[in-house]
Amino acid sequence: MVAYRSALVLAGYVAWTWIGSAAYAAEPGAILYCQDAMITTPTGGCIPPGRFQSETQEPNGAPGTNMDNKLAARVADDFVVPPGEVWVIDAISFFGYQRFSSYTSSPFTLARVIVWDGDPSQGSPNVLLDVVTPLSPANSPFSGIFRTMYAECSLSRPVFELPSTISPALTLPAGTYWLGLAAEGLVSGASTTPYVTTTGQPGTVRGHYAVRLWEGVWSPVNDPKARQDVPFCLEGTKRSAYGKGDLNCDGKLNNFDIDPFVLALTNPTGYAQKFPDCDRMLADCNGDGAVNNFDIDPFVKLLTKP
Ligand SMILES: [Ca+2]
Ligand SMILES: [Ca+2]
Ligand SMILES: [Ca+2]
Repeated sequence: MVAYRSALVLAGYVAWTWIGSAAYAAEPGAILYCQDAMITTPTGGCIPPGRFQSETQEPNGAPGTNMDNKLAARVADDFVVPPGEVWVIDAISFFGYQRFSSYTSSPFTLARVIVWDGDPSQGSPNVLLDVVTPLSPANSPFSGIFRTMYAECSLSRPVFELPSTISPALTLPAGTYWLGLAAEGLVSGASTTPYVTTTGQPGTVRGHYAVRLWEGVWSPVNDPKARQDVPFCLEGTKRSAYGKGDLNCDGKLNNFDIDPFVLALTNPTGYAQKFPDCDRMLADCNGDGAVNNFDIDPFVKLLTKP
């Protein structure tokens, strides 16, 4: 289920953190990962009331990078599924503009998302997902953000949200992955992604910097003054890679889980310190959403079942 973020952009610039997830905590479709910080200037200047400006930061010289599918261009950026977690991704969103389009109606006609199990600019990682989604003004809303150069007043780069539903969902175990992005729109060859941007930073990079495919050659996404990341969000559900009762997260359920179970029950902080890659909720053996003494009997049953 794709949850549009545009209304949230308009609702709360203040809550917009750089990874963005805090702003979305209340959404029904859980945000697995989000790097969509772009707003540098709340409403003001030449930007219409209630809209926002995403201004390149000095000394940068480019507002974005071409990612047009018709030119076989791609951008790709990394994300990490942490140890002990499994992510089931059912929606992916990214952002784009076609210069001089109207902000009242999206020019985008297609979104393409690719997931690799490694850096596509290094060797040949496996393609785990390659999904093309038709877009229209109805399903690619204006984000509320205008991308501009530093100290430029311009409405020529309205940024749209480009969502894809992933069905069947993509299930990923712990590891580092790369998300490839491309789009098409009414103006052939003009689809561009803005960069993740935070005030005062010439480059805002999380993990590895983004890479781009242009005329068949991969290279870093440079401003060219500083390396850049590109904005995107992943939605879905996450679960533990381990089974109920496997409190030491070794993939087995046995007596070595007894002490960790007791620790999870009696000392959540101590448990988190001793097993940072595990999930204390694995102790919720009766499945009622809480970890407490009512889980002891079900835990013993799990442990002793033939
Ligand atoms: Ca990155
Ligand atoms: Ca175990
Ligand atoms: Ca319980």
